[in-house]
Amino acid sequence: MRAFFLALLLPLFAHNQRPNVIIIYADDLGFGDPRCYGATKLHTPNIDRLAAQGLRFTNAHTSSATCTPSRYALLTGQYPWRKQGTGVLPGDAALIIDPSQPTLASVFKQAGYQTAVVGKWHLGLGNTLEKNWNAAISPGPRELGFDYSYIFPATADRVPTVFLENQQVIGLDSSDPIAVNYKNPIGKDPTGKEHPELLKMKSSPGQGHDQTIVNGIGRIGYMSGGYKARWTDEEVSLSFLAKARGFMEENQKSPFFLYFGLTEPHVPRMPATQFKGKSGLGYRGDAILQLDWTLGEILKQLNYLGIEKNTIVIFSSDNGPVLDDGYQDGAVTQLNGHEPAGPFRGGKYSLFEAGTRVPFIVSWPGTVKPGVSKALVSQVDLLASFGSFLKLKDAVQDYSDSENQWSALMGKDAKGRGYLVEHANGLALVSGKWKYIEPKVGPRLFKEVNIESGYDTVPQLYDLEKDPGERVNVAEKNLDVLREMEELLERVRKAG
Ligand code: NG6
Ligand code: CA
Repeated sequence: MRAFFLALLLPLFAHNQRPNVIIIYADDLGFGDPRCYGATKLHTPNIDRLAAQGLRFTNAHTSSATCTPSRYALLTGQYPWRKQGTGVLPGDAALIIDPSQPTLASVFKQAGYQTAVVGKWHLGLGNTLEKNWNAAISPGPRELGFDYSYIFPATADRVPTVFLENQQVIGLDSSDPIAVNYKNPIGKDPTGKEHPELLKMKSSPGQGHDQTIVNGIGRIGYMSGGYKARWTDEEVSLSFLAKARGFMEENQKSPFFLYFGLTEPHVPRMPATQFKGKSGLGYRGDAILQLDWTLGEILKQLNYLGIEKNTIVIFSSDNGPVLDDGYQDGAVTQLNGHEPAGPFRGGKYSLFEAGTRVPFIVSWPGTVKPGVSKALVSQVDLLASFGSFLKLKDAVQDYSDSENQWSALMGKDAKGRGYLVEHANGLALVSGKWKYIEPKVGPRLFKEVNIESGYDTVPQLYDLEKDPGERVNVAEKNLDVLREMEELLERVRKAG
């Protein structure tokens, strides 16, 4: 009798054992921004708590030094530079992921998970550039495997400044339709260019962000109508948090996968009132405090629902840090000695390490032993790693860029990848202690954002062990290594 009941219960038990997975993906958070990664001027107690209960990686990478390509790689397990059109997208772009290819979401869905994306999307929507924002738009998250979506289309500085729930703009009044145009001015709203006196936060000279003004902030792109649907910047993050918490609560009994794309500390930084002025480092610092608090609320929700032991939380960022990315918001003037890139050179947009080396924490209380890992891992590996963990090998077999790094993610392999490609228009290759940056013509300094590009017309080779700041090019002294690195990069490039 007893055995009979046990047999009945076992499958249930096995089912419940499959962990929930939450990926919390910050936008432009640098390696040196969290306190557990060395910051001294900012307090990030919740990121630090996650790191203390989990595994903190010091050599983890996003695929690229900007948003769209990194998100493409995270979801598809493929390097974005293999495919045209995966650069930073305008707000009206078409979906750039082919719904027939596997994604992280479709992998989890195939394994019986409930799946959701909440937050920043920036991978395009629909099949065409010009689309009707007043009706449901597809393909989008659903066609890629997300059962539920609550997103904004691109970035907070790009129109349309609206949320879409399950691929439909919310709060829309049918008598006031939305139109979006990235080429020509439309509608009656003032633009930042013609009416800078109406701005509550000035745009930086030479960096655009001077088209349609919404909420006193100049945006990239023109937008008309949809007044009731437009978001209030201070509320964006809180709305995302509410939706993320709601999804967790509704799906607490079934395994779920939540991809939570935070918008902090990307521009325009306009944190909720409770965080304004709190960091002393301007709105960028305040936005990071808001991000940290949001992460804390997600962790609290896990505890409240009693599912913290059965949930893997991965926290990371889509690219390196930037200070002035289009608005005069105090990020530069109130930096106060804070070092967003930590010990690394460059930042967002850069081929130097700070472009793609980002905070990366894996927490699974009771299963992943707390600690620090130096393993080389990439976000591109999550697809194959989870595919293998969920025993869905066939879903990912054709995607060689995505490596099964499950052991490294679980803290059982201290080495991780053999090599990894970094991408910021050009390509760089990391293998062991060596970093090779292929020659590239272009400015050495992106002046507007004050970030070194990493471009040089001669090949660069750095010994990251001795010289993590990439100061001394040792290519000429190590011609054999240089040749091996060039050849390996060529092989990876051709392998796609
Ligand atoms: C750049 C924008 C920058 C930011 C970035 C995208 C200008 C001059 N700069 O083109 O403000 O929006 O795109 O950032 O337009 S990302 O994190 O989404 O890649
Ligand atoms: Ca970004």
